[in-house]
Amino acid sequence: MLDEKILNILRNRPDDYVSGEELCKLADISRAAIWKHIEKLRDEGYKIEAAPHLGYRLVGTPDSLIPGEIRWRLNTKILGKEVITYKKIDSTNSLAYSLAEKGVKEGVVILAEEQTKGRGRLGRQWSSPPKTGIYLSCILRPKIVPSGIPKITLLAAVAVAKSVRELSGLWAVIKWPNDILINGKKVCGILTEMKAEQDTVNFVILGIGVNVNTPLKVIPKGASSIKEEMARSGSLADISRIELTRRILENLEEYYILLKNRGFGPIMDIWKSFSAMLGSRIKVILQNKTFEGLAQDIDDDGSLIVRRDSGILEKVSSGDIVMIR
Ligand code: BT5
Repeated sequence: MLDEKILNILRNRPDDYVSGEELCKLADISRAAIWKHIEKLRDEGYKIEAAPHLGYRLVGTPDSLIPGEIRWRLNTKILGKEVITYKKIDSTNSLAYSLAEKGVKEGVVILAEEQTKGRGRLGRQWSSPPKTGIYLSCILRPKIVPSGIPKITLLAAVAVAKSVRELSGLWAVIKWPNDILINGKKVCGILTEMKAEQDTVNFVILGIGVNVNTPLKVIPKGASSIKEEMARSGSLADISRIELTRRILENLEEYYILLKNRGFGPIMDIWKSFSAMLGSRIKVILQNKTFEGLAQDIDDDGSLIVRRDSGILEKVSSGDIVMIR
């Protein structure tokens, strides 16, 4: 807490040195204690200049997933008010699930620098190499029926695609139901899990994995990262995972509140404008069958409506899609 207090004082004066004396007064601690905290912050990767007679100045922040860094200037009321981060964990979704079962409140966010058992849908794996991606899970307690869960996935897809566009300037699009693609390659996946009893949802765990500065060699073939796709368009900059996490949480919250207040209609309209596949020919792969058709629309509950060649409309509530060019 004291570290965060000192940081906030320095953050508020980005162009200025804050003298040791002033820092002591504002943080209400001794000179010796200030030095100890400054050293600790430096160990965490903060670059703090100490100039004789002038004081301290914050000149660089680390791109580590430090809770205080994410919460700093996070413009949300529910999501991320509490952020828990791990260097390494099996799966943020698994941990969030067990916390939610113990009654942890809505809006708590779990993040990890690396996952050893990152999960996709249907028992698939999610490659989660260290320090380059975002692996995030959010505990939500929406007042919806279990069949409304796909709406949460679509809402999250819109929030992530929008955030990626805002930060990278790249044309991120959504592939139903849970992929974000850039230049046709998957850079993000979403895993929505829930605990429900009959008609009530107890909680939802919204898991989001984004390849941010991830090199191609550590993710599956055909996938990509935001940084790799930016490099293809001539920009060699890294994307700040902290900033992207913040944007994702802010956009998620905006759409989550929109869903609560105005239902799914407005989100569906935005989803359609972000969709990579409506109107395209696709192959649908379900657990027991495969068929081709035209991706015609999204139903009110978030299902995909496919027009088969025979003219029959199929409603697909979960499955995999391959786009046919
Ligand atoms: C997903 O599943 O796309 C959902 C991924 C959700 C990951 C997040 S990370 C935080 C949270 N904690 C977790 O444990 N999970 C969530 P699905 O649609 O089933 O896609 C999985 C498939 O994507 C795999 O079978 C691979 O083909 C591919 N894949 C695996 N890792 C990838 C990566 N890093 N980038 C792109 N594609 C990947």
